[in-house]
Amino acid sequence: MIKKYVFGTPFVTDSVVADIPADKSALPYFSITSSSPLVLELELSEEDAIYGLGESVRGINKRGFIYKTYCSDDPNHTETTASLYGAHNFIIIEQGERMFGAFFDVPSVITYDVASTYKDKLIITSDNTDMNIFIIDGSSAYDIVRTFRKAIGTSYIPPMWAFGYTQSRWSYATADSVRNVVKNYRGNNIPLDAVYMDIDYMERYKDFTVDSEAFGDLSEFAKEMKEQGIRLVPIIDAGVKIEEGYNVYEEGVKNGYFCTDEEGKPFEACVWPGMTHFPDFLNPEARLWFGEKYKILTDMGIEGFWNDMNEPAIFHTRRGMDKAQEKIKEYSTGEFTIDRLNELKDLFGGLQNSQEDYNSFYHNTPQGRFRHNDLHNLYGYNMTRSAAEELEKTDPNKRYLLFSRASCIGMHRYSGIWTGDNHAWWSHILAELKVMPGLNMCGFLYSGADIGGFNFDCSRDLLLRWLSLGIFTPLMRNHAACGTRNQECYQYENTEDFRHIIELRYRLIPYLYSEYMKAALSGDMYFKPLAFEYPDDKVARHTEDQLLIGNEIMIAPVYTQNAIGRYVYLPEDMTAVRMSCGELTFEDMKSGHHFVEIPENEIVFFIRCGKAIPLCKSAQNTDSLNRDDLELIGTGNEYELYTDDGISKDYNNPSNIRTIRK
Ligand code: MIG
Repeated sequence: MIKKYVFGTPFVTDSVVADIPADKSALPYFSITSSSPLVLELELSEEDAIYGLGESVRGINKRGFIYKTYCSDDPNHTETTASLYGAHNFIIIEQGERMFGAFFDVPSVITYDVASTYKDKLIITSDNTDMNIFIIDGSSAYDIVRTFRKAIGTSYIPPMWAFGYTQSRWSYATADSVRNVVKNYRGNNIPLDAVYMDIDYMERYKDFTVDSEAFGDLSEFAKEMKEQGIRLVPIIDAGVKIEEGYNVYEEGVKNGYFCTDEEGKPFEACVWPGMTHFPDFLNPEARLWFGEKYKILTDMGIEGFWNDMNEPAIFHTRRGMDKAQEKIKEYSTGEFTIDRLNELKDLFGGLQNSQEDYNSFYHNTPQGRFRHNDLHNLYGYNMTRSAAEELEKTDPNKRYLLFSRASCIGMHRYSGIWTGDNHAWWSHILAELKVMPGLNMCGFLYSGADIGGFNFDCSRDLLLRWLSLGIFTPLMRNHAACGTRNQECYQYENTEDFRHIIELRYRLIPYLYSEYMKAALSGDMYFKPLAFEYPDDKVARHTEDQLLIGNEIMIAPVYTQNAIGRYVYLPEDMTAVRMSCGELTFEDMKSGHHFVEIPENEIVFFIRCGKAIPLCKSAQNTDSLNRDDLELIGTGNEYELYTDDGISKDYNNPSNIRTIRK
């Protein structure tokens, strides 16, 4: 049961697709303690839990911090980072015996004080008082999620090749450097499905151009790669370079497709290409126009994209820079004290993604002209929607890989997300594990973190351990920042250790893909917290470093350095599956606490009692997997397999589901 309560005149975000009439009765559960700003409060007791909030830091149970939902380009993902790239305003509240969900449909920032200031209170604050609030009742967390997901529409479904292992780096700047990556993966027999092209493939960072000196004819190169079973996935940035003669810039200016400043002139901000304009993705015509540009690349044989810098990220604007330079001039005489140094540091640091800038440009929408900050969280969502709507037109029956950095609920129908610029830190393996269920609650199923960590150098043991979580995430991508050490698997000794782990991923694809498709088509979760599956088991409820993947398996990856294994809690009897040197062995284990030894080149995961999962043989890429040659493992006798051609959109064909038996 889902009900909608309307406050003021909300902006139509298209986050919810179901037609839900406004309920005229008072908002249930919450007390409204202020109407401007809008402040909602809820009493909690110690055992009550709050779940959700999608891409955010800290635990699966969100208690104990003040979160903000404001799409932010912040590469410091620490315990005290209030907002990350996505703004996902859905929570599930477990309050004593009752459980309900709440979705705050508003495109600007909201603050959630989740039992942080007061241990017994959830306080939600929004300066924007025009908002739809949806309240969802249900018998369980899963039930609430299903009802919510039905209202927001089916999650994005990628092509099956997007479940393969993929390699990225900022940047493989020439065709030869990509060839070299492929040669090394193939040469070491490590499966690989795609290589990403980061910003340097473009001509001076101009969207929809290709540096032909470095890549030659991209159509030819894409074809060459495809022959080796590799797809190329280029990045697209939000900002359009200001450059005379550049068609995207010229068309955008001519047609008024860019965001405007106070005076109505195209707004200027500096990002990778230098000074840019931001396409006004909230203007449907501009969205259509920008989307059509993706065809330039699909016509060259490109089948996937990643959209970046679409919070939108801003390095600086002329306004900010002028102000900072004034200060430097002022301080060029007199004593240069530490206070002055700190002031300048803050001033220059604050040029990036500044609130003053976000408040100084405008969108021209069918609902009127709006200040950017009032619609901020819709920007990346609508950039990605523009791409997805075009791809749908380009080939209506073909799936494309598409994922974005910034997001908002609603975008989950169009693409996946990756979790942005993490670090080569052990704690970021655990952070990834904990963020995934919340993303699923909010509709984002196709996701994954940069394996090995984006910032800083990745050590061999970190990469191995990170892969042992990564083999279960739908998006499995190794990515690293410029300036960091080379992080491809073959850069480390004993490459066979990496090969064995990635081969296990490919063996699991029939299972992972089935579970993904079932979750997408029925509004279920792919990553499930133990608390949702075993709500009456107190220990399970509080175990946040293990997850269920689909309906059959549980994972408990190692996320600390120099560990020989870890403690694992089994809420029920399970079969431990151990991959060692490419061989699988099985051990039936009783429910309860165990210390499980897991050397860094081995993988252990668990199959639940009475259940079975299919495995195929590994192959060099997903297209060459033999998905008919399946072996069932586990104590169960059958498994419901979802299988299709992995590329067309005939998802609901009943012949896609079949029961396979031992
Ligand atoms: O300011 O394109 O999160 O994955 O490699 C950095 C370069 C811009 C940020 C993305 C990252 C990508 C990088 N981009």
